[in-house]
Amino acid sequence: MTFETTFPDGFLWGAATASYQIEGAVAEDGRSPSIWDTYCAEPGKVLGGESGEVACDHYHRVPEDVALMKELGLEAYRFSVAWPRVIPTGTGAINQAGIDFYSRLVDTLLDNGIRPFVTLYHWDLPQVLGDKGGWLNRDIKDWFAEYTGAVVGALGDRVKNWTTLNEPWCSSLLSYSLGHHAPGHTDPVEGLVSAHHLMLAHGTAVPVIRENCADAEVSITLNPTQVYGPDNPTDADLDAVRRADNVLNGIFFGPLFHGAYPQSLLDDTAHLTDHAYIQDGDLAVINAPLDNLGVNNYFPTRVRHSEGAVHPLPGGDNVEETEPHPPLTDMGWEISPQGHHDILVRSSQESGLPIYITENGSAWPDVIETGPKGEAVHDPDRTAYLHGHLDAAKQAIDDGADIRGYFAWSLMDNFEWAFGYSKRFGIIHVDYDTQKRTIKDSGREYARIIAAHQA
Ligand code: IFM
Repeated sequence: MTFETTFPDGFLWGAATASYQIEGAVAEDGRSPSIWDTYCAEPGKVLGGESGEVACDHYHRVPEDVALMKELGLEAYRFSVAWPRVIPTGTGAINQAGIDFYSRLVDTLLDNGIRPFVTLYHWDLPQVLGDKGGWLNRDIKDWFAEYTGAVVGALGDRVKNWTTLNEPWCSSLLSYSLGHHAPGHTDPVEGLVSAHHLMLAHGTAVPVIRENCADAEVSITLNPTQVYGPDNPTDADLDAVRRADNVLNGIFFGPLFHGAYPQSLLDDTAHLTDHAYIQDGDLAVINAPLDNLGVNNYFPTRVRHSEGAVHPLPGGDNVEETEPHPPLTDMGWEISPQGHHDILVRSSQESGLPIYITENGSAWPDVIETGPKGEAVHDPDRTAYLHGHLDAAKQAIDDGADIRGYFAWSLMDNFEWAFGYSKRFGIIHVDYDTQKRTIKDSGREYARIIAAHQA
């Protein structure tokens, strides 16, 4: 498999993880439980009853893990901070031990020439705040701003790249309307309300980041998805595409970049809510200027019109999701470099901002093999996915999208939320019994591509 595509000078090559998915040490050094610790303990919520209790034990293995990043030639590492480590009571006293962990991580990265990209919230909300309603409670904008000040105040002298939220679609609609993530609610209106409060918290935190870090590059990471209808769509199919696009993409693109929700989203959900959660002045807060946009994308979405279909997402009346087109990854996700290209171009046009692809990758049922040169994971499917999506990203650049970098998801196999440890996304294999790390063939190929750009 040869890959010759070249990216512009300065294009940044990285890999990403998230706190709850890799750290483990959930009860160490003062960390309090998060909503994910609670959710994992509920029978039937996570495959095999697994949790992030130990995960990749990254909390105790920072030097080893950063050494692997260095071996791969990574130029940047995207990780998230666990709010329950930093402010275990949600608001109030800062836990110095929690700050110290991230401070050591940042120093180790910088010592190795790796640029830290820090995400403030990747879903591990302190349970104490979950008990107060979590993202349904409007006060969370102030709780999040306080937490942001604590983290950026401590690390902003060394970290310049700040992302407020990871994939607010998942921490709102997937969590409060579809019930697949913590806290597992299934209420269409709660999805809308939590999405609004997430964006309000984001907008409230942006100036806090700038106050605490003069040369900050401030961002939010969304997970937009290109929505396709059937071939030769009817007008009704096109309406289904519009509805799906509103609740998957427009619900964030609108407030963040255009200062307004799509009117048709408000109209399509008017029978569910009077939208009183959107208060005067909110949209101006949410529309705070950003320096770049993070895009996480893995697959497109396919829908069609189906008379009478009741979709659990708000505004999804008469919308039916259709089967993904093969080939599929181990997640059952459609492999579509075209979809990746199209949503990158769209995200660029909607935001008018430089873009980092802050996550992209694929899960496969990897097998570790022992050969003459030691252990290895031969994962040609992951490498092919990487090549196809990098080519698509380059095509998006050629088509006008200002894409500044790519972060492979994930640096290492980890806790894949409701799927537990059953899905492996890493370019590094993790043996969960021994915590041994092994760079997969795809990781070696990623390292080769990076080195070719550095030559
Ligand atoms: O593992 C997740 C990550 O936490 C957020 N983006 C998608 C990944 C794969 O599902």
